[in-house]
Amino acid sequence: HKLPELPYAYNALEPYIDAQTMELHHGKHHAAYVKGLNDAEAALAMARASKDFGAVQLWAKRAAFNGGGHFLHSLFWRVMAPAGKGGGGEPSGALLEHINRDFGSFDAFKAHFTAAAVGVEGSGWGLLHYRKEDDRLIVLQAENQHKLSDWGSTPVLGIDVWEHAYYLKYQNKRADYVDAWWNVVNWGEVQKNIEALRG
Ligand code: MN3
Repeated sequence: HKLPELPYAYNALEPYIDAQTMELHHGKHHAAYVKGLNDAEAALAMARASKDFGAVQLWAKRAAFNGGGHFLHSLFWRVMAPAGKGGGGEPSGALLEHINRDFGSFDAFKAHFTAAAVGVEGSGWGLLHYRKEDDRLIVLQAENQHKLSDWGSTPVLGIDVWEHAYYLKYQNKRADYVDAWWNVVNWGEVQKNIEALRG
């Protein structure tokens, strides 16, 4: 696994997300999850080779935590874009219709998603998932990178609400960060994620 490049500069999401936070978040935090996932998979390969599965629970846990972190951060960078240059505003077309059908209105969806993101207990994520089985969009939370996961659906939009995602600029005011984040959501990318899952 490799750290993906950001699709924009570290300062591109200013003033909503500051460059220093982006640089640390991508270059240190996400990079650590990539390393953690590679280390866990290497350890599991060694366990298979040596037939010593004494630490399988430890490495499975680390693979889930770091794998969740790698997956969600890779999504997070892509579903953001500079405000006014692909980021912000409201969804349109098929995505707006889908949101209206499943949540009643964009405002109702936004209120639900905001409450989920702000209300995550401790470190985690606010997430919008697409569930192919019944073609529905659903709002979920994840604790850490992987707990509370739903197995039948896939994240198509997510906001990281770990303190490392906002503390330098917003300190303890997570709700202010979530409010600001809506200005950089890349709705076109969210629609593409749904289309890819629909096949
Ligand atoms: Mn993070």
